[in-house]
Amino acid sequence: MIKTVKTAPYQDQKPGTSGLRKKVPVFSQENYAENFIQSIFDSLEGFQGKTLVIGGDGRYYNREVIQKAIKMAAAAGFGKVMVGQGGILSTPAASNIIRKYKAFGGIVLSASHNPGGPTEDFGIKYNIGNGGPAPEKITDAIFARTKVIDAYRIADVPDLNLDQLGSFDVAGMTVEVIDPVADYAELMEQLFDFGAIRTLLAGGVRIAIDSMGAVTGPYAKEIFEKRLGAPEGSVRNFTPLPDFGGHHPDPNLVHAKDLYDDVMSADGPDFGAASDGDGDRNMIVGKGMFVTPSDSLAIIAANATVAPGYSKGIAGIARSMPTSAAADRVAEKLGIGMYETPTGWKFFGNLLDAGKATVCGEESFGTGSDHVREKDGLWAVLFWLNIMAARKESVAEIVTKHWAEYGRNYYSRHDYEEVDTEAANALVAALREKLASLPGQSFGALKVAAADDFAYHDPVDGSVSKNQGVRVLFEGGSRVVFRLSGTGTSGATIRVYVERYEPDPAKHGIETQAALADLIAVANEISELKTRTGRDKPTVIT
Ligand code: G16
Repeated sequence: MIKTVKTAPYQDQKPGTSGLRKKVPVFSQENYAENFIQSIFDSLEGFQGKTLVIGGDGRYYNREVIQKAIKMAAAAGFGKVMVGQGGILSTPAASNIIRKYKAFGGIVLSASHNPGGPTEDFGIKYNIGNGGPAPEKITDAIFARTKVIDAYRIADVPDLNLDQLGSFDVAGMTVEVIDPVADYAELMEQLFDFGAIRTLLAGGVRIAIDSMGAVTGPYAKEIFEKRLGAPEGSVRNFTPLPDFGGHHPDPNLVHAKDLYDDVMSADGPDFGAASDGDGDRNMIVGKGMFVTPSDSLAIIAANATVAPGYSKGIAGIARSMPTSAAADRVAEKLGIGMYETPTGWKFFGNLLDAGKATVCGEESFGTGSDHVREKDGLWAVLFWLNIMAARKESVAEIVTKHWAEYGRNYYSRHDYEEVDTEAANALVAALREKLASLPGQSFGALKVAAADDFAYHDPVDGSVSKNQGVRVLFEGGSRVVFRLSGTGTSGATIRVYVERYEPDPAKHGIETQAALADLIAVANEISELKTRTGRDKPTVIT
C-alpha cells in the first residue's frame, strides 16, 4: 500500500521568511509539493507513531496538497494526523492544536496575505512541537535535502473526505478531522474578559471585523457574533474562498481600505479590524485613528494586565528589528526585558519558550504572545476590545494618551514590489559598502550616528543570524532601515522602514508621511533608490 516514487530535485525550494512560497503553477509541477514534504520528513527524527497536525488557509490548491501530505505522513510512519475540517486551520489555531495535543509538529499550508487562485500564491511551512515555525537550522536542513532528494514515499489510497468530522484510517494511520474553531475559541475565552467585552458591545460600541474572504471567517463569526453577542453582520467577508473573492487578503491601509473608510465615516462603526489570508495578521482602526502595528504592540504591552490571561504582568517584550521602538519605552517603564530580533516570527520562539518574552510584535501587522507560537490576528482584536472595555475609552483616546505618556514614534514602511532582483541585490550591496563611511555624515539637519547590517545573537541557543537589514541611525533616535522581503514570489520587494521619535505631545498630530518627509528623502538619497530601480514612488505605503 506504500509506494516509493522516483523523483528529481528542484533547486528553488529554499524556505523564505515563513516557509516555501511560490505561485501555484510552480507548486503544481510534477512532484514539487511531494519533494518538499518528503524533505521535511527526511530532516526530522523521532516522529514514528507521533501526531502531525495539518491545516491551511483554504486557498486554491489547499485540498490537493493536504491529501498528498496525509498520504505521505502515513507512509513516513506518523501515528496520527489531525486535520481541520475542510482542510481549514488558521495559522494560530494550528499552533494551538500542536501545543494542546502535544503533536510532534505541523504542516501549515498558506501564503499568508498573498493573493490566492490558479495563478496566484501557495505555500508550505513546517512548525515544530512548540507550535512555532521551524527555526533556521531545520529550514536549512530541509533546503539541503530538497537539492538532492531522489524519491518520496506515499500511501497508495483514495482521497479522504476532509469535510466529515471524525476518525478515519489511512493506510494504518489514524486521521482525525477536527472542528477548526472550537479549541481556538476556548483558548480565547480563557485569555480575555468575554463578559466585559460583551457589556461593551451591548452598550452600543459597534464593531466591524473583516475576514477578507479568508480563513478567519468561521472563527470570527463564532467568537464575535455568537459568543460576544455582536449583531449579525458585524463580521464581513466571512466565507473562506479559494481566491479570497479576488481580493488581496492583506490587512493594511491599501487592501483593507473599504473597512478603513467605513470606520472613518460619520455613521460607520466605532471599531474596525481586519485579518489576513491565514489569520495571523491584524489591522486595528478606531474612529479617527489608525493604529500602527508597532503602536499596537506597545499599547497591548502597556495595558496587558487588564486581560485575565495576563493579569500577573508580562515577563518581557520582543519585536523585530524594523518594528518601531515604541514598545521599548513600555518595557523600560515596566522594568522588563526587551528583545530585538530579525524579521520572521520564528525568531520569537526561543524567547517565548524560555519565558523571556510574553508579548511579541512586528511592523508587518503581526502581534501575539506566549499563548501560541505564531502571531495571532483575532487575539490582537480581542485584546483591543478588552482594553477598550476595561478603560472605557475609544481607540483614539487610548492611543493619544499613550503617546502623551511615552512620546510618539512616527513610523511608516515603503514597499517597492516586483523590482528587478539584480537591481535590488545591487542596491543592498551598495548600501553595505557605504556602512563604514556613513557615520558622521549629515543630510540636511540629520546626522548619521551609526550604521550597520543587523545581526542577531539568540540569547537562548547562541545561534547567530547575519545580514538581517541595513540600519542607518541618526542622532536623536530617528532611523531608516532597508531590507529585502523574504516572502514575495516574483521579483524582489525592497522594504524601506522609516521612524522618528517625537516626545512633544503638541507635535503628535502631524500626518505621518509629512512628519517623516525629511527621512524618506534621505533614505532615497542614501540608497539611490530611484536611479537603481527606476521607481519614483513606492508600490505600497503602510
Ligand atoms: C511573515 C513572517 C513575519 C514577517 C513577514 C514579512 O509573515 O512570519 O515574521 O514579518 O512575513 O516578512 P518579509 O518582510 O520578509 O516579507 P506572514 O504573515 O507572511 O506569514
